[in-house]
Amino acid sequence: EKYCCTVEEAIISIGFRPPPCVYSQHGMDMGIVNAGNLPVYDDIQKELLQLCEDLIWNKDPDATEKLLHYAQTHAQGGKKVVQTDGWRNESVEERLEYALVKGIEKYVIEDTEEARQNKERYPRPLNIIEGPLMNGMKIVGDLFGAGKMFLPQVIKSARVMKKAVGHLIPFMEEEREKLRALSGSTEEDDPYQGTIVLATVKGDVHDIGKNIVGVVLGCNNFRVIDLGVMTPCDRILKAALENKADIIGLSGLITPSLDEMIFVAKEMERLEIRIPLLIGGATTSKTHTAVKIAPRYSAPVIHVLDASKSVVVCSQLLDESLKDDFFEEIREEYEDIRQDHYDSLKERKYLSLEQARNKRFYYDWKTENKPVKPQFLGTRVFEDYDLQKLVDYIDWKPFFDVWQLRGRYPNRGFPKIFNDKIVGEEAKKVYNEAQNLLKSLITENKLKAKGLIGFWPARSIKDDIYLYDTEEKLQNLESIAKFCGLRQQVEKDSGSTDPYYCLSDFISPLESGVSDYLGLFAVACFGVDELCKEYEKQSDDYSIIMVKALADRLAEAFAEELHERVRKEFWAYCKNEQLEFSDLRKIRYDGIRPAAGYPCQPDHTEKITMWRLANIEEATGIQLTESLAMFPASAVSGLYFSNPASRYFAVGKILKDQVEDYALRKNVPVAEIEKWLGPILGYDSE
Ligand code: B12
Repeated sequence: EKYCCTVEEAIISIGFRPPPCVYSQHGMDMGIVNAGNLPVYDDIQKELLQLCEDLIWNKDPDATEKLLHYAQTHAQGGKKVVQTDGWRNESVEERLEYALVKGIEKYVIEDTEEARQNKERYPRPLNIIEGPLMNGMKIVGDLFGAGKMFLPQVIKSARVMKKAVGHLIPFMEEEREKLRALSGSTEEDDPYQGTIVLATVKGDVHDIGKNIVGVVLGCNNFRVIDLGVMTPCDRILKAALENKADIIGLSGLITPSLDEMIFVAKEMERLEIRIPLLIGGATTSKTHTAVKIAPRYSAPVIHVLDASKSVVVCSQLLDESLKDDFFEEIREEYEDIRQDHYDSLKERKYLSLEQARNKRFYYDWKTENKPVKPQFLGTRVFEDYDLQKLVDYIDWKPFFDVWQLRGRYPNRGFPKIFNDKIVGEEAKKVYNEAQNLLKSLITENKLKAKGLIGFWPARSIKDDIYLYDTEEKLQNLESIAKFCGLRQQVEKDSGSTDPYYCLSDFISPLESGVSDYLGLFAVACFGVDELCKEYEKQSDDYSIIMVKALADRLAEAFAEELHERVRKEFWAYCKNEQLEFSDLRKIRYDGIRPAAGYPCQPDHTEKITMWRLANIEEATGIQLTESLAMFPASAVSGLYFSNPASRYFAVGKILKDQVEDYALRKNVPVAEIEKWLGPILGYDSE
């Protein structure tokens, strides 16, 4: 009988949103629900709840009539629903909880103050944090963990929490001073589940992911000490010791950060710091953590895939009854991963570098169309690029990835995500907010886009591309720069006729006598850090993440738009190209713009050559950090190839013969190349 759908239920299913909640609360085995619209049970308007329950439990013979009457008198008829502040009549505890769950900032200071005034119930400001505020955040944490709240909502809730705590801090300090004067005691109150020190490692500038993790952990009652970006190891360890941290969490976006993470692990071992180390960020992986980091440190080292997993991991690590078993399980799992990794290294077959070169990609330079000469040689700087021009070029899909909003097939992409039953509504909301912010950022000139492009005569010699100032200098072989390429070496399937690619294959070989050219670009969005400092003062993580996510989108849109202009106008090798925005995303144009760090050239040090050649730092202000991340963070750079046959590929793993050859060509020690190319080495370099 708990598996039926009567006429009445069918009616309420159509007419009202709350009933599915009522079904589930009363233990029905099955119900048809719109998961994207599940309200919190306690939020259902009391009268409606009563009517629904009477109907479902057949408590009142007039239940159907009453509910129909309710429907008629409460019909919204598609008109705008007037938001009422009815919740304001509840107790202060309920109001605080409501504000936290709904992310409403408007009254939070006055409600927190009202609670603080109630000395009988809350003798100390800390009691308000431990009581209603943490209760509210616990609900938020639980709903997020259960997939019933989305990341943007959680971050808005955290903003409310921070505002409330921010109001209480001066009173807590005052109290602490008084206590100190009275007893000399400096004992700190600690209402938290645990303390975690978070940092983006030295040389890396990205922090959206880390910030999200910080907020989510904060919502789950962890004290988060966020050291920001480009944090050297000694600062991380010092902060961990000073704050008696229970866990350290490291974040990194680009591969050189992986090495820095290994260094931190080694230092923790050397200094006998025995707290767990968490590893996260786009460039990290479970395999790298298991193979390269975990063996360096005898306490737990755990790779965490995303923010929601971080809560589960941290809670288990701090639970006295679980932590040993949890660590043991991780230890066993990582041992298996290491084993698999070393087995796969042995099993994988490679071509020698010479064999791979013999199977390179050949372009018929004699019969195919000759490469087009760019409209100018040398560089051109774009000082203050019109941001409005970039808006249409924004790819919104990664924006929703940041907010962890993923539509399900067939609603994965943008704008189809808005149709998704589960995330559609929230996606629309966050998108609308992004549009408003974007508009104001552009009209108020808060962000600035700067960039540079450049073109030079170029020829390939084996796996390298040489650049020349002029064609005359080329005749004398007086090159001004050399870009070194890496070639695929992993053996392809036996039946495959695919070549073993290297980027240099797409540029005419010196001996061909065919004139060819190479371009480069570097673009960035400036002003983000200044804006975020303002938001930080207001403890507004939501706006911080939003601005950074938008600036990243603009930087990428800038690269896209400029590439189109390069093809049509500056290099003009595709003057008549007519493509839709969706075609741009599918790379339906001729030529490529690979970036140093991407799979077809995983070596970040190639950026040093780019920066020197085009004087990028002086011309644009885009700097390189010691790990060769670009600063500001919202930046993209790369090379331009015009060859219609050029394509993206992944170099994959390479062998020592190539590393030695590459080191010679770059004139740096093999060990240094092995350091930069660590993640793609097909052998154990230690
Ligand atoms: C969007 C993006 C960009 C954006 C913005 C990046 C940003 N602000 O984070 C832009 C366009 C600016 C960009 C630029 C570049 N990028 Co990029 N980018 C990406 C992309 C597609 C998504 C990254 C992202 O933002 N994800 C969303 C955020 C929220 O996730 P997240 O950072 O991973 O964080 C989550 C988890 O990792 C975890 N987490 C993160 N930190 C921590 C910490 C702890 C303690 C824990 C527990 C968990 C945790 O929780 C977070 C939330 O769930 C990735 C590919 C990919 N799919 O990952 C490449 C990628 C990261 N980029 C890459 C590269 C190379 C670059 C460039 C160097 C390219 C270039 N030469 O121009 C530049 C570098 C920019 C710079 N300033 O130096 C490489 C990095 C690997 C490498 N080879 O170095 C990647 C992996 C692409 C690839 N396959 O090669 N990039």
